[in-house]
Amino acid sequence: MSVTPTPGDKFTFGLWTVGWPANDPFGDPTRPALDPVESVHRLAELGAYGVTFHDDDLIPFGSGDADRAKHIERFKAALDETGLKVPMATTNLFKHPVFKDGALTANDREVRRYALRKVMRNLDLAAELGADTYVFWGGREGSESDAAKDVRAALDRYREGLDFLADYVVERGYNLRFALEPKPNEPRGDILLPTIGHALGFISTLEHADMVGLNPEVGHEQMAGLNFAHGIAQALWQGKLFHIDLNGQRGIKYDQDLVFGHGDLLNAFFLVDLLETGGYEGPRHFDYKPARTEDITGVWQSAAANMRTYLLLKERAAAFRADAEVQEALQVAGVAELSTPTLGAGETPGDLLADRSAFEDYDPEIAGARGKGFVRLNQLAVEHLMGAR
Ligand code: GLT
Ligand code: MN
Ligand code: MN
Repeated sequence: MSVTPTPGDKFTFGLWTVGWPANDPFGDPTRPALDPVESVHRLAELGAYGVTFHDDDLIPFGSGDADRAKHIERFKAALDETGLKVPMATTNLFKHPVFKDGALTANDREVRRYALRKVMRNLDLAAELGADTYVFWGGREGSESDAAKDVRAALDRYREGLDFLADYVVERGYNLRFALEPKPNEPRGDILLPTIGHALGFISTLEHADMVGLNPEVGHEQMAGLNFAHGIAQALWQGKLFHIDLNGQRGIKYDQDLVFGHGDLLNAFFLVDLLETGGYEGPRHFDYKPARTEDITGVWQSAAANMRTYLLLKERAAAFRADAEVQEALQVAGVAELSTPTLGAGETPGDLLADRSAFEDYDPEIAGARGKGFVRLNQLAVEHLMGAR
């Protein structure tokens, strides 16, 4: 197995990731802005498959039509030269002050109508560039004050907006699906659809629920103290893992957007194991921020680090699965038995009541005293991760 990235690995990066000039709420940028055309060339050289973008990453906010066309033209030329794809695009509905109280769920109706138009314009461009996924990260959809936001009305407006935009995609015949990206907080004090679970519940109420899934981000679930690999497993189980944002996060704190694996490495190991064996075929998209301490050399080193870490984890996870001792430990732990249905085919409540072995003759004390061997299994995973086996 090679740990040198190639387009076949389907690694993608947001223009806003490597292009982040490293300004934060406390300090000025530490790096110059990057030309998207340069990012395309550098990412292609590093072995990436594609790039993703917000409308404003490519076309500065407020550009006139002629400038807009020029920016798109240059970008397209770079894509043609490098062969890089654009599998996903999204809208910046959070940077301009107009969106300070949200976009699709702003209290101000005019802001909501403006947001819809901004999304529609970029949906046209996304379709033109061949994207098949359109992300909605509602960073400003939320509040700092419970008095200031009627959450039920906000969810009505969120649904109205997404239903309308899905209708637009269908009417235009675009090959696009929507992927909602949950986040618990930051920049709003509390963001609507804060976790994978909230978003899945919301999606089931949409008119075009079939064309709406998720774009979960490692750090966002971990900011809420949740197990990311579990969340991804449920998203896969519900057929809703449309896209994924890979990065690193160390516990419940501000959104760190570290390099993939530079946070909870063991959870990243199980995540890669799941993605590689669980039927996910979409891009492996890195949504990280090159640390503010890095210069431009560090930016490209960190971009390469995301891909290399993913491939190393993929290699370790495959070795873990192939190890005979792991297979035996999995057997002892009864992991495969969970795939056996609890009831026999066609078994009725009456049948179960008649089965004395299930209750009257069953000894819960014996079962309760039996060790499971889960810790041994976990240690084997840790040792594979460390390269000790
Ligand atoms: C923003 C956010 C990310 C989202 C991006 C998509 S923008 O950088 O922090 O998590 O994925 O809008
Ligand atoms: Mn993030
Ligand atoms: Mn993200």
